[in-house]
Amino acid sequence: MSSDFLRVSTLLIAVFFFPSPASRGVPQSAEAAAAPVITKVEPPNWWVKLTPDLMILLSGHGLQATKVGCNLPDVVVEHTEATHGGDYLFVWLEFGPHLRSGTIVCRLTTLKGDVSFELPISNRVPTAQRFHGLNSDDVLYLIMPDRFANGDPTNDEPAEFPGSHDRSKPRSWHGGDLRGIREHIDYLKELGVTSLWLTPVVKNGTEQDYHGYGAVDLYAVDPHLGTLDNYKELASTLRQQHMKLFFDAVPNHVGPRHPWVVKPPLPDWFHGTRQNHLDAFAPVKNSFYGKTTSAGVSNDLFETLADPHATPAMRRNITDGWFFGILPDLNTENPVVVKYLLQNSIWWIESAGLDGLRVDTFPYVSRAFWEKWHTGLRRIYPNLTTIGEVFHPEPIVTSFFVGGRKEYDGIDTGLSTVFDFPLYSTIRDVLLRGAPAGRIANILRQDQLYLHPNWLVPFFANHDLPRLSSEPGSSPEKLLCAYGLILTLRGIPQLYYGDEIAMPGGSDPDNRRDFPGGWPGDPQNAFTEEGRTAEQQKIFADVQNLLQLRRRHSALRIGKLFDVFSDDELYAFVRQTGDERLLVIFNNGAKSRAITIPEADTPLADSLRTTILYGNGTSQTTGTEMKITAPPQSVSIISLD
Ligand SMILES: [Ca+2]
Ligand SMILES: [Ca+2]
Repeated sequence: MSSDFLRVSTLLIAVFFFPSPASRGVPQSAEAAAAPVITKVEPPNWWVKLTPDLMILLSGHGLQATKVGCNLPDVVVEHTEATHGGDYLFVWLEFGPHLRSGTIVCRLTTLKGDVSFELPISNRVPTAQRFHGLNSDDVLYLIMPDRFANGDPTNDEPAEFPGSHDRSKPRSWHGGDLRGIREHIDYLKELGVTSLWLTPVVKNGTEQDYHGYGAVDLYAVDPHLGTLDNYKELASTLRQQHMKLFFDAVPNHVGPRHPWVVKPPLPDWFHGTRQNHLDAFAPVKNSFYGKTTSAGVSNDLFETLADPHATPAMRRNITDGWFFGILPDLNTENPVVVKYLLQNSIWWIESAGLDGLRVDTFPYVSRAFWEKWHTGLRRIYPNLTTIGEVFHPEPIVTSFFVGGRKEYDGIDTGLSTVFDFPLYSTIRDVLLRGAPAGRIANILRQDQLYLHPNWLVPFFANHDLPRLSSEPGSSPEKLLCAYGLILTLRGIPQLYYGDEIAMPGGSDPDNRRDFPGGWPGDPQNAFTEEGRTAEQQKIFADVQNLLQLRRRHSALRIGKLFDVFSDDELYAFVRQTGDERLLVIFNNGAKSRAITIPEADTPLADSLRTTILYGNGTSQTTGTEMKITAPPQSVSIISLD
């Protein structure tokens, strides 16, 4: 760190008792112009017995403290560091064993006067019903809060963001919010999902940051979406309904308008500066690995991160560059940044009792950071589930980022699992682009690369991909095939809001249209059966049916998966537990198929009776062979007894 920081001597163990905390953030010196001022305290509050220490980042000015002390004997100021000419002060606190709930009041003494700040400390809410993580019984449902339902029209255009709200513009804020989601939990339960992943709810900075990925304050809910209390209410209502909540964590970057960008808390707070930085586009071309550029693949070349023979130069842009060349890339190699980001994640998890985190742009952050971050999280939340976004079509690349074991670099990222991007791209290739159905078996055979393939998160859509319904060559039948596959193959599936009513939409932002009925006065209300068109209701009812079958039949959740048939058009597999065998048949062809599978040495053997649970396929055993028929473009589920 640079030498112009004022480093205050360590272990300033001063104990103060202040008569009133009312002067928080207000300079107490007569020399008001030069007196210290605190404008922000991060984190704004904490909990008893959660961590042994805490790093506070104060923002303001004139914060070159000569002394910092707090009013409780169990709070020790370990050391402090003023930066950026006194615009920031880091205060490292250590907590003693007898710390109780209450408000810590700390006073800064500077040459220009004194100022104090408060840090409320609460007891933790009992943890039994919190921080469970996902398991195979769960189905995750992705919502972009601005686009789902408007529960509070008064927050549509907060005073500090004039002109930000316009439903006619696809990149403006539309008014959806946290209360809107809470008011539609019944709909989600009726559909049959168990867990919600919301795109980031943190405060964003521009008129077009409705998506949440341009943070300007990592300790606040965006006012368009509501308040922190609204977020906690949503979490608590979900918990009462035995549902779970996932936070979208983005340790890689903040928004271009974050105050840090012009005034970083440390000179190396970011990788580079606004004026001088790398961009995140990989300098290596597909041809480096002998690949031709395939249509529809837009990811960066994460191969270099997983390649033991790659040079640092081949990786640097991905981990240290600014995403899209514009999103300020946090210096996740700096231990102070690591501490800030870890505490920030703990704060959200603890505030709302979260079950997990979806982790954005996972490969763009160094693996060493992930190891430290996960180690810190798991110390408190051993069962928390983290799901990484590794946008890549090859399991040899995606599996490299999953934790649970050290890779060739000696690092265990600690990540619970990843979204199954290889399966996503395969399902779309098969359904829409004429790829052989056998490609599905080809992806699944590579499950050997994962320690826990049953924790993978299969999906066919999210907020970054064109709606499947609007892709060339799509149809309602193909949409149902996609649902049929991801709800019966191994893993914990993730659905995208609105696909259950076949919502249309092309590329971003068209794939983020408002859910019909989420706004007062909408001409249609697809949250109710009466409000749905016949076509929407057909899809909804089938998805609901699939989700009910999944809940009722443990084989669909935890059964061992056996491939029993695969060719260009047809893929059939069995999910088997000690109690049941379910045969799933997927026909991608335009015509009905009839095939015969020898039963010997397969889980089809010795079944006396077959029962159709879903779809219109049939199967009949001769004693030695299973005769199967499958209608065109369909998924069928058949129980073998
Ligand atoms: Ca609203
Ligand atoms: Ca990065």
